[in-house]
Amino acid sequence: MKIRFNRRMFTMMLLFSALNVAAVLVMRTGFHAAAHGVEASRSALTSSDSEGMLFPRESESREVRELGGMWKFRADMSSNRNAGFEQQWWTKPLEQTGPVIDMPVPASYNDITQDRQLRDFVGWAWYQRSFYAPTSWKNVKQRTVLRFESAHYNTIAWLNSKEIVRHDGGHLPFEADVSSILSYKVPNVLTVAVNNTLTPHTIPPGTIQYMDDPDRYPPGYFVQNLQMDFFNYAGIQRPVKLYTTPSVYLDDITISTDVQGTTGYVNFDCVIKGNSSAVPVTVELLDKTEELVARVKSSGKGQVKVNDVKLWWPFTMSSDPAYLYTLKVTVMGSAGQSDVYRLPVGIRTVKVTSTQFLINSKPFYFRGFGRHEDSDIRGKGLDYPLIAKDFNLIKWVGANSFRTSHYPYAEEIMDMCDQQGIVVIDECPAVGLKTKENFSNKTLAHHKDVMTELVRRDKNRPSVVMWSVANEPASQLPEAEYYFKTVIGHTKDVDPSGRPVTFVINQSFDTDRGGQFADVVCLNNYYSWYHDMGHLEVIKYQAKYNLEQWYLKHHKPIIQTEYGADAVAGLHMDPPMMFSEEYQQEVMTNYFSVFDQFRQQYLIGEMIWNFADFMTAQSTTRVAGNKKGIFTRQRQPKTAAFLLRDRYWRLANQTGPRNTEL
Ligand code: BDP
Repeated sequence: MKIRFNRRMFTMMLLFSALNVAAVLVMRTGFHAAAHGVEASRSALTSSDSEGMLFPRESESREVRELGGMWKFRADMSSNRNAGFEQQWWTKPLEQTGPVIDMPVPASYNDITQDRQLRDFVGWAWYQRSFYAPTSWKNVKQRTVLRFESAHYNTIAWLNSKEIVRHDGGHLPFEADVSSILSYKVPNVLTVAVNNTLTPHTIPPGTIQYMDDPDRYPPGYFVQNLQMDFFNYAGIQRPVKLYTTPSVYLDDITISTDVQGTTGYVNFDCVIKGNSSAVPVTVELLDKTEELVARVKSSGKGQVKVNDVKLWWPFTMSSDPAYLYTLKVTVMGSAGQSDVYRLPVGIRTVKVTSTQFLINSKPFYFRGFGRHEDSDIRGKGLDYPLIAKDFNLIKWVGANSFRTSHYPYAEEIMDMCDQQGIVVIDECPAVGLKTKENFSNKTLAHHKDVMTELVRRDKNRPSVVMWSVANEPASQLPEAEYYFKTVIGHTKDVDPSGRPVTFVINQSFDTDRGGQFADVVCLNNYYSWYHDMGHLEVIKYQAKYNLEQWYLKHHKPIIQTEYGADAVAGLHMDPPMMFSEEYQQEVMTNYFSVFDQFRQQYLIGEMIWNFADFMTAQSTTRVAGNKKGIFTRQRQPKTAAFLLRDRYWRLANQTGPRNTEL
């Protein structure tokens, strides 16, 4: 996607960087973060880096309770977007502050009403609900944690009028120990403020542009400019959960796996909290039928050996793909109270050579998609029927992989990948780093934090085989060289299992400065779409030349991470014209012929853009959103879906046993 910056926008971006706007929409009234103390206690309250943030899973020692449903909601439409802080909305029932509406959680708030202002709202949106805590939780030997699976973009939460957590960035979880704040026998009131403003230093970045001309715009008029091609859906988009653990508990576990012959190894490293002295830990590995495979007692670090190991294989590479063991960790607390956590574990290896991507020492060819978390009404809100449908469609097409373009997906989706053998390139939200300012030290520091959070969340997942630190940055800029060296190096440092790291490039092979640091070269291009429009005949030449040049430059395997064309479902034109279903198919067929030339060489995968149509900001190039899906936004197949299905299953049958009757 091309974004053009004019001088005024640039001035605004500078203004924004001068003020500390990470958490707040800055207005010309002089209002900024410090004005209501948002910045004041940041380090004390930000969800701690040292916490493990294990996905809440029920066990005999842990309860999980979701706070989903209808919450009270109010967008702060005041001109400086600051009324909520000035009037301290977290100290009273939200309905006493002004008009409220019912808002489902989880969901994006944008498409829930008929209100255009709310759909396009920029600033603080306020949520509130109450809940009772069971008195059984009032126990000194246990803790209760409140967890947000994600809220977009900046969040501050108060429980019973006391600030408990704040977090920068959407798409990743954050949490707070609320044991000492919970009330019993009376309702607990949870208030959450979420701000979707994107600035040059947020990830993804954006800018706020003021329209000064009083003859053409109302006073104080501003717009949020995006540097990405998807709608900036906002709100509490993933579940909010309360969960309990004993006071001595497993805070984190890091595993890595290895295979030698028919023996598998699971290395584990546990972090135990709540006790000053060492606590015994029992680690048991159970197979799919709950049979004990191995038991190890340790102080938290060790290895489990698995004879006749059943490997975790991607979908279609084995007749029993996605084999998961369970690593049952029991932490012996005081007074006989133990904490039990069960981690699904897939044993597999990943290796990259100069021409191949090996999973369990076998060449893996990515047959996949770029995707979005996106659907009608709920926007980016987590939705189980949609997740189930999408995985059925992914397998129906015969795909074996996707990239979490352009941000981390919900853990419920990642669980499905682990369970179904769908391989993931796990991407962080750094989409659209386009300007020098986007490569500043401030952004770099935040970007490193985001990668730390992403790796911490997904490090144990067998489906995740590679990290992507960015999508289509301006990697031709001199600043990009140090920037990508640093972010990629940092990602390798924080992932002890040594997964490959990449970023997705749309710059030319002769100008890009970042590809040298990537383990795999990931390329996006849109031949006969954004240029040479309508000229399908050039694809074969341009795609071939591009692949050859990139390989010559780096001698690394290449994935075509994006290619495609918009098609309005039901629009037919023969001979094909842009936006017709026939044109989309022709683009694909032409790319396929090039992929087939390089598949046996160094091309290790193809991922069409996109799995399904998705919403974007409004523009003359978008017909109510991006239409490059092979499925519509409602998940109905375009003709292209059948074409892709035919190809992906043909490729699947060349590389491994077909394991599903379809
Ligand atoms: C690429 C971007 C993707 C866009 C796509 C497009 O990575 O986010 O949606 O182009 O323009 O540049 O369709």
